Amino acid sequence: MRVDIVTIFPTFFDVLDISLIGKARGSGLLDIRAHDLRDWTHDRHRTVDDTPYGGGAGMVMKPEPWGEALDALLTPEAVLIVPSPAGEVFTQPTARELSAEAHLVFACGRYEGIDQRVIDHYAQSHRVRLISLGDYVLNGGEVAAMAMVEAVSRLIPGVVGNPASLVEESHEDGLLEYPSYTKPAQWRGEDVPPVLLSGNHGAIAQWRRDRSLERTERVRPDLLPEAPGA
Ligand code: 6GU
Repeated sequence: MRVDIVTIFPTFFDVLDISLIGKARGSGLLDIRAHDLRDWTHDRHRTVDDTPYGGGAGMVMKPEPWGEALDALLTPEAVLIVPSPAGEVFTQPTARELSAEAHLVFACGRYEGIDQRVIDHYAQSHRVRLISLGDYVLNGGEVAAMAMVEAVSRLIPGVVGNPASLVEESHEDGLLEYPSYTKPAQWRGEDVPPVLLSGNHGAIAQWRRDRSLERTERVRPDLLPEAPGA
């Protein structure tokens, strides 16, 4: 998969050199590049923002640098992702959909966002998705893009070493994950639940399913099918 990220803080994405994502980049499974939006400005101050039409606080990102950057980077098959608190909420199904794509381009806005005409313009030629991480406010799209790149990359075959570890995680079956334990069997007076030492695989699977359901009911009842609005 090819991933291009346009941002005024390209060094933010240097951390993608490490861990599983770094390895996947080294092996050619992932081609991730961060680009400086200011490389597509032409004035001495490399200006990317201006005051909003209609007034109000904050600054809006100017359309011209975005137009030049996206013209240079978007391929016909690319999906343009605009991290935005005004977007659809990112979930595991979103990550799975995006993991099947050949090319993702992230447009990371700062300030009060990007001039709406940029989004409208590329929606005429490309698949464009405004995506939010959740109901809280970040300073810009960079942290959100990083989270999405990680969630998507790990679903690409070969990025995570053991594919079985992907299926037993929180959200993959729509529920929160059951609690996990390792050695020692007793620690600071606390025992590992005995069923996990029983060798009875049916009983272990049932126990895990019960803990997943119980945890989801307690912490995230909205995820259950009988939830209001679900
Ligand atoms: Cl994608 N961007 C910003 N600026 N804030 C957010 C967000 C995105 N998702 C949640 N909060």
